[in-house]
Amino acid sequence: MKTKEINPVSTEQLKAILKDRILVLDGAMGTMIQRYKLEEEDFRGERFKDHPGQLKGNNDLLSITQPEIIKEIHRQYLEAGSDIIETNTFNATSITMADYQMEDMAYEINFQAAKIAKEVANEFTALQPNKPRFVAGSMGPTNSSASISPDVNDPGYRVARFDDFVESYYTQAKGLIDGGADMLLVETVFDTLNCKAAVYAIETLSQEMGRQIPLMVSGTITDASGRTLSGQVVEAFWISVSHANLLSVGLNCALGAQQLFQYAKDLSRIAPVNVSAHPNAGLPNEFGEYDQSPAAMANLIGKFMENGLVNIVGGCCGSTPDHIKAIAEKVKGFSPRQVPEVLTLPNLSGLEPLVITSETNFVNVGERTNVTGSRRFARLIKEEKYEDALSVARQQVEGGAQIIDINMDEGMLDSKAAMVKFLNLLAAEPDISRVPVMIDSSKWEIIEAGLKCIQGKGVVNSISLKEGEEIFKYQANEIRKYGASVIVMAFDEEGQADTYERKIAICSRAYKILTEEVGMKPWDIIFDPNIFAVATGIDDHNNYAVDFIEATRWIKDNLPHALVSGGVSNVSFAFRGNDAVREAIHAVFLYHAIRAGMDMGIVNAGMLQVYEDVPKELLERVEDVVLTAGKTRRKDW
Ligand code: THG
Repeated sequence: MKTKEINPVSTEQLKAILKDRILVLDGAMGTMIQRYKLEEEDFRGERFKDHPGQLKGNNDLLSITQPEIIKEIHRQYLEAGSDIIETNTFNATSITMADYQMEDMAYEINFQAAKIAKEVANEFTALQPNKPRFVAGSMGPTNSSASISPDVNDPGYRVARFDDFVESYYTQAKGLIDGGADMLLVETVFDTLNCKAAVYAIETLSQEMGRQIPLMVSGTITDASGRTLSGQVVEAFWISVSHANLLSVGLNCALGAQQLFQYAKDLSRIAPVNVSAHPNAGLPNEFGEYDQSPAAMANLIGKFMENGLVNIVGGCCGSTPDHIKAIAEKVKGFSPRQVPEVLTLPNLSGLEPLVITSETNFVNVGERTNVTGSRRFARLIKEEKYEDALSVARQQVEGGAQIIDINMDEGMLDSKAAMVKFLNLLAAEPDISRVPVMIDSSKWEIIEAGLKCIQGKGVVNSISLKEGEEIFKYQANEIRKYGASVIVMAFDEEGQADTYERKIAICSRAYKILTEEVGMKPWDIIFDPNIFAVATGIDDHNNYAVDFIEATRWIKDNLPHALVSGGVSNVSFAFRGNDAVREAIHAVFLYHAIRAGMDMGIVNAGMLQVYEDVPKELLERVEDVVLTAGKTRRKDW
């Protein structure tokens, strides 16, 4: 007999169920395993009797050596009413399994864990077809942090880097999906960069399989600071993972339901996807045990439901089948949270969010952390005075920069190493890394290395059609997977656009490719129609500012949701050495460009002059220069 092909459940199908009712996750696995009082030989079984080192405590290995016990635990949660059970794989990445010299077992452990969970879930679905049971492949945070150094004396050091996490998570995800998991749950995210690596790996796997794997992400708020361990507030965390086509985003662990409530509320307000919460059974007592009763926990979670905050609920540390049973009973009285509309607003993040709305003024991007744009910064990097180089970034932020542009493109430098080192050091400076990062390089290799270092949602500066559509699309798709916005320069196979017509033609071509073929959100696209120096003595250059401003107006009118940015200090290059005039030119240029719709600009933050404050005589002269003395083809603003 031919085995029946079962189509895997899709994100859309799961979303449809979640519109109808709140789904219940299971509870803790560890505490349940403890009840069996297993000894070293139970963990080892026959197969691993000669494995070096201790194996007691390697709970995830039990899916292979004691599958009946794991199945029995799954059954208890399903009997309690769980709609979704989690595989016993929280620690089953090669990175964490290295603790037991079992990194090579990762795929098999995940495969077996998913297989047995799916078997038990199927038993229950068969008994009660109107309550289908699902398996979520549990993917924990690993024992390492991609953005925090374990050594206070060496804040740029990392035990494992982005690529290590991607590789490890890819193997885990593949094992889980091959074994039959319906969805993946990247949980207890204490460092968003780890999570972004997991998302990247899962997206790669999805693309290889030709279907979107349903994905849940759940962060963890460490304490009353309301931040993750790596320092992000809830909204910044959401923005950093929002590029993944998520089934749900949520919070779990670290706190009890009572302490988690406020943060679930924050997430619920902003996230246009389903929201999950699986808190601990209260806070641990003095013996490190969780003693919140099932009824108490269910009542607290009832408050989440009463306030319409959640679509998926369950338990983390300390929760048992009795807790889940009480929660599943509670769920019956409530309808699910209504998922809000997707906001079409540009958003970025560092440790804190940066959302660009109609109320946001022009966004300042600090230009000084650029080895070609600042002699001082270049010298500090070349002399490896990274402490002082960081203070340049700090000054930009203190001077009002809402994003910092970082550029290490210099022939005499190992630019890639400098980018990685600077970004890793920056991650340890919360007063700087609260703002998003703009990774500025003309080399893709450096951009990609930079993307692997930032936990927030940054901006790539830049890509273009310079080398044709294939490379452009490849790079754009990668940027989407890394979860960044992108600056697209008005540059194509023919060269850099220097007229109004060429600028708008290239930007509209790029927009079409990015939105229709790459699937990039239009509010993640930032066009740079090239700011060139005016008044250089060459007549052809005189209209450059006007052409930029007019191209900006056209882009804002014709390419919905896309933003416009530019390197403002370029415009005044002809006046190098005369900072008073340069600043006046910038003030005038920005005054008109912002009125035409320019959203952000790379500027010397802290030095910006206000248009109204430019002395009258200087203003008139500068206005003549910038607006081409009224001789321009379009001066109708
Ligand atoms: N578009 C995009 N990215 C860019 C640019 C752009 N990145 C680089 C550049 N242009 C924007 N950044 C700067 C930074 C500094 C200066 C100009 C642009 C500058 N610096 C002083 C100078 O050269 O006179 C340096 C003085 C000093 O050494 O302190 O003007 O257009 N997407």
